[in-house]
Amino acid sequence: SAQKIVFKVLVVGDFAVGKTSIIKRYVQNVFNPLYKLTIGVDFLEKTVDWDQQTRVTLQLWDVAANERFGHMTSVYYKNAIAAIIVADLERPATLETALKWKEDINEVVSLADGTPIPFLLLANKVDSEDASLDREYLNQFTKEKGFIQWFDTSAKQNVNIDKAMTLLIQTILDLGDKI
Ligand code: G3D
Repeated sequence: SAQKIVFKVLVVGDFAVGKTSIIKRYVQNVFNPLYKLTIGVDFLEKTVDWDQQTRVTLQLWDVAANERFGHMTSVYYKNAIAAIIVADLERPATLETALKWKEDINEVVSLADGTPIPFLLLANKVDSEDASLDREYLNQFTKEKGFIQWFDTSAKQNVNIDKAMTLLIQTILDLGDKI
């Protein structure tokens, strides 16, 4: 029978970059801006039959949704194995906030051997006419700041979300003994 593994993944980033929308798109395949914000629980999860031996459940934790609880975020970071940091292509400043989240998480969680967990960067709202996408800059940023990869995404039009999640799962599985 298949090996079942659960991976806790943090989804963080500035307010309104699209964290909740990305999670809902991936898990429920919906985009519903009319129903504001709250997922209402700590996380949503999706199970993927990765291969014949491996069934993976991704627990996607919408950390900012819990900011109202004050300084509780470090509790939410516990046992995370990877993080998705979301930036908004309509607001370049959200890329700088992404780095703050990365540092914040690195202070609390790491892999079994003490090295940082993998970070994936999603540059969201690529569908928007106000989006400004500088691929060369993002390539450089990703490399310099130690993200495993970046994707331009749209939760609205379902662009690259599955692709990004698949790369994330592959990356986590490749960690092997470090988990
Ligand atoms: P958050 O969870 O990071 O705070 P949300 O962000 O998922 O609540 O999204 C914030 C706003 O961005 C919402 O708009 C949402 O519809 C919009 N949004 C999220 N993803 C995308 C996207 O891929 N493309 C576009 N164009 N908009 C997106 P409102 O207007 O409801 O505040």
